[in-house]
Amino acid sequence: MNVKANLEAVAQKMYSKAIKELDDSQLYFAILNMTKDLMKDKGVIKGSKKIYYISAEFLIGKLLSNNLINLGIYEELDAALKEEGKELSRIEEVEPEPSLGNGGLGRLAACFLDSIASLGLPGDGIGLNYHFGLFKQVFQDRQQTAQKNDWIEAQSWLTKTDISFPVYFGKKKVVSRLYDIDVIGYEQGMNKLHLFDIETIDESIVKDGIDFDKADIDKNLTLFLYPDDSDEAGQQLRIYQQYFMVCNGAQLILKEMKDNGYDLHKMYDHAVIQINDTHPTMVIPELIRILTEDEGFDMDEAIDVVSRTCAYTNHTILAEALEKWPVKYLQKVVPQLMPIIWELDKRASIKYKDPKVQIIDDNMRVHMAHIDIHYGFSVNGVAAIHTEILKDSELNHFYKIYPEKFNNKTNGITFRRWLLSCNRELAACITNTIGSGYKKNAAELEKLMEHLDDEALLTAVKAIKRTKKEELVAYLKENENQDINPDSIFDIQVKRLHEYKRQQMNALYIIHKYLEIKGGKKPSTPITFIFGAKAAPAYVIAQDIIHLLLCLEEIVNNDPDVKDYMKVVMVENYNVSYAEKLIPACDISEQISLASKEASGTGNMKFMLNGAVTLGTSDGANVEIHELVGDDNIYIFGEKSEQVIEHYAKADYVSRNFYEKSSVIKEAIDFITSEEVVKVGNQERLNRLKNELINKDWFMTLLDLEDYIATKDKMFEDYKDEAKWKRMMLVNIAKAGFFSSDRTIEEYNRDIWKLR
Ligand code: 26V
Repeated sequence: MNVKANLEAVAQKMYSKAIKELDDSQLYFAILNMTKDLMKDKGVIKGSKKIYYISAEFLIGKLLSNNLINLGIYEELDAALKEEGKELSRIEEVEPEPSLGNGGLGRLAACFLDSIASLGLPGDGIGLNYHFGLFKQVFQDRQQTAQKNDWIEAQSWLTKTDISFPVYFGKKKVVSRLYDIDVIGYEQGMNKLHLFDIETIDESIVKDGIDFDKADIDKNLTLFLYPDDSDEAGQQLRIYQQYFMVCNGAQLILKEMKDNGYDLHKMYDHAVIQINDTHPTMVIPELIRILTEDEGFDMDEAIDVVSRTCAYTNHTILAEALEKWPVKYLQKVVPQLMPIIWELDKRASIKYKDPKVQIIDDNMRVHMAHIDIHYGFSVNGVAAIHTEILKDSELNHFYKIYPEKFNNKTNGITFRRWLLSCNRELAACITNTIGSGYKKNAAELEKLMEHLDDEALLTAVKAIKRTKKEELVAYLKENENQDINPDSIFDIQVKRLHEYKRQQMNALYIIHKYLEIKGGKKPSTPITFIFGAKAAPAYVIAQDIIHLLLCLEEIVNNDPDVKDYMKVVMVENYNVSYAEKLIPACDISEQISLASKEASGTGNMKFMLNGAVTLGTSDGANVEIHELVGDDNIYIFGEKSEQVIEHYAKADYVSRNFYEKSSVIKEAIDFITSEEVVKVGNQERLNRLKNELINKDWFMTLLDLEDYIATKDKMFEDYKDEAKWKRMMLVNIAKAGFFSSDRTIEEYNRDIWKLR
């Protein structure tokens, strides 16, 4: 049956109406049901060994468009709906976005699921079915407030299964329920994302904003993603969540082993568990506990089998993000795991005396990453420079013990979502030029390098950028009530708000530019500075930075001397769906973290693939982008990671010296608490931020500020050279092939998983 006839039949069955008579919402649910059935027909991907990607976050985003593309029916459905006067892109807007992740780590997990299935590898995700996901950001008085963010509807991509497990927190028993989301590969079969929920969940306990009773585990366990962990109850809830996830995951994996008739003593021949950061680390002691208590293993063998099954990915070197749970908390929440953890600690400390590699430290804290490294067979970083830093400094004491475990897997992104779906025009243009082979083999994008002198192509790529900018302008008008000039340069920084990512440096540039224009120095091409960022509710300085950006938006956009030359837009509730609209419209991609601090970044790859030019530091995957596109097609500035690491080691960075030495820096910083800003802002926040920058500046904003200003000015200047800019755009697209998550997953499989 063709797609149109199929949808007509579903529409009749659900609503007793024809497609023509349905509204967008009804059509969405009809297409959802049809698509779920078509995916089922593709069948599950099979094999004798399977990868289980276990992660506290899967930032999957909306699924409709992607599933249609992967099924190969997007175009046909789009055309069929047009015949009935319906618009698929509008229908897609009806779908709520599941925000089951904070940022890069969760989005990476979602890209990986797409690539695992698209490569035809058997592999499932294991995670939690958060009812509200990450909070919804709402601005009030130019400050961030948080509201709950629901996404689960009576009909959704979730399918309730009949799988349910008991989970014990000491003597307290709860019962889980598994929900599945099917993951369809590109022209391939299907894997699953397994999301565990608790049967007794109660959404009604959420009060104002995102407040709820953190102690009521039966009702709250899977309500929120990473609830605020700034207090004791919050941290313990996180441990409850993590154990709930791994206990269910372990039971599911062992059940699948048994259902397939596999020998648990050879589990590693049939399963690999990839531990996504330390959040799922307790899966190691939990599996050892089950194998020894229920399956008759002795301790030596249980440890051996589990160690040969589990592999660990590190996603950050930030000390405050490396989990170290107090023994006291673990003892309270999961007393049954503590004897195992003590045993693992004892064995490690007998073998290795170095205090830096102990699992339980002198302050009675359990270093979760240390469990993974001692008792997993692989440790990987997520970009070349990040893995080198792990080996040379952060985890050097482990690297000396286990050099063979360490390997790099540079991150990637799925081109199905970040090109084929979000920029159909560009995908069509590329297909016209080099054929469609790149859709399965991204390296073929390199063929575009043979077309660098093709004027028609260069003009077409620039015209597509212009179309995407116009679409974004219309969307920003509707959603943010901002009037943006599509002929301006779109300079975009979208990512979580964190001091190390240095949105504050971008803000200081904006102040600098504003003062220049006020002084009569007007840019020849107008510039639009766009931000999107959520800050953790308890992260005060990050909230202050958001406040500053919103104040600048107010001042700049309403100043008659300035508003025709520059605008500032901080979009509300930046999420995956917003990214899909912003990234195709971007000219300048801001990747300005302090060198050594951004493990990889993946937004940088999405922007490049869509023809934006990177303004970045030598950090994370920027380094590899730089190597690929060469000096002429990227703008790199700032201190290198070696120097930054040395500044930390010597503790010799003094931000006040930079403030006092440079009039440009001083002017920009003083403006934060100037009359103009204080008039529209909150004095306490502004004072605190200014003081922080002058007296602390832990992430060395002022160290790189002057170089940043000079490099960015050069970039705006170069934008006027249209021939040069168009060529840079095309080189960036051509060289983006390396960053396909298909390549990343092939490497994981080749070096770690060895599925076939
Ligand atoms: C977590 C936390 C938790 C509380 C305190 C502050 C803080 C700061 C950072 C984090 C990040 C945790 C791990 C993470 O999300 N890493 C990101 O992983 C991406 C995928 O590998 C990578 O592209 C990003 O560079 C990396 O930051």
